[in-house]
Amino acid sequence: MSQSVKTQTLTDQLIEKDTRYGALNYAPLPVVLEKGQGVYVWDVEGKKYFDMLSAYSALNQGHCHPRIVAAAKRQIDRLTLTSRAFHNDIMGDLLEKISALTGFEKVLLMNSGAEGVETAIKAMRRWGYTEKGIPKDQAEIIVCEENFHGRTTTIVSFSTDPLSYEGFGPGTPGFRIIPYDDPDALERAITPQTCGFLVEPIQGEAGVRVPGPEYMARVRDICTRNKVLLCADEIQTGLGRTGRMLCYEHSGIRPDIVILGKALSGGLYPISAIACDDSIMKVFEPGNHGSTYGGNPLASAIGVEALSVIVEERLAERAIDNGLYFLEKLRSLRHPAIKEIRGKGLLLAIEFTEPLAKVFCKKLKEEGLLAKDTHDVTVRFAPPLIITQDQIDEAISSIEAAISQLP
Ligand code: IF1
Repeated sequence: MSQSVKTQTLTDQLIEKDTRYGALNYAPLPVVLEKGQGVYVWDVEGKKYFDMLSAYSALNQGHCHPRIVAAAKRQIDRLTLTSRAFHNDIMGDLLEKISALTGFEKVLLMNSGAEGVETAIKAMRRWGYTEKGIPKDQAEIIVCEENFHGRTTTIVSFSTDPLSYEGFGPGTPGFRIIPYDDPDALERAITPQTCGFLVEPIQGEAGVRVPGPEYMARVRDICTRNKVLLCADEIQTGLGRTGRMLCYEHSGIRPDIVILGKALSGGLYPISAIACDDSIMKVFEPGNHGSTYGGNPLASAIGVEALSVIVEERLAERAIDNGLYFLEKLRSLRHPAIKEIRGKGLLLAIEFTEPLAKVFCKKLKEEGLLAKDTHDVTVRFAPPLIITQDQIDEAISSIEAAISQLP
């Protein structure tokens, strides 16, 4: 036994421990990370990589952003958790900041993205009963095919990906699924019981699916005419990623509810939120919703600084310029199996004509760049928004090298 341990690398040993004691609900690339700074991460063997996933856009500000880390350290020595049974002296700052940034009157803080989505679902349903007069327990929410909104039992009950829902039933009733990027389907699916439409402005997990330029404006109009709440899940697309603070700003619309998560913490801590006007938020009354950790002082301090960094370092603007630069460079790559290169801001993807995504990610890893495949044919490139053009050039060299090794 000791002999086999001796021949193992540190990486192998650590992966073996994860595999032995952990649930096997992921199949990660065989790399074990121990340090991160800005756009880079280092593995336990000392190898440096570009992070082109940014923890699915939770790291828009980059790894271990010094300002956000300092804010967390300051707060951790003062006060970390009060519960919402009492006020704390900093939650209000985060509420005020999110309200100013989104233009909505009210904010409700939770932790994970899925909890944010659940909160929005509860808000839409209760609004449907109290404001629209939908009969008890009849409220319907419309969602899109190939959506990704999280992993709770309710959320996976309206997933169209068998991997997400299979074996986890019975599902929660009250959801209707329509094709994405199809406003007419929305119009047809609405009934007098419809309280809301939950949609991603760009579908991330579906492989960075960017809808037509009129889509969000059309759905806004349809929802308004039918007294249906439009709820934008900006957990992945929000906070600068696509070149605007919120992705829906590209369409010049305002939804009724926006859900934020991921980069709201700059990758330090799970923080999520919904924002909407008081005409909707008033459905929450003392005792009917909550969370032990939601709005805690540590999260609030981190969230305030994470948002300040996005604004003051102009990360949304940088995502436009650097996104276009990156997109152009990606489009200059040549390989017969490249089908399409698409995206918005710094949420980019290469789609292949064949299932090459996994092997491509393995080659990228060897070339010092970490990226993630979706659906066998697509690889996402979503670096921290602080990436520079020199770093993009450097990344493109690795991507070029990996592409040239594809069959
Ligand atoms: C996993 C995908 C990304 C999200 C949107 C809500 C949530 C997410 C639009 C839930 C979370 C994650 C979670 C992660 C994989 C990942 C993902 F590939 F599955 F689709 F980002 F692209 N709405 N996205 O993207 O937020 O509860 O996780 O904080 O393996 O579940 P959460």
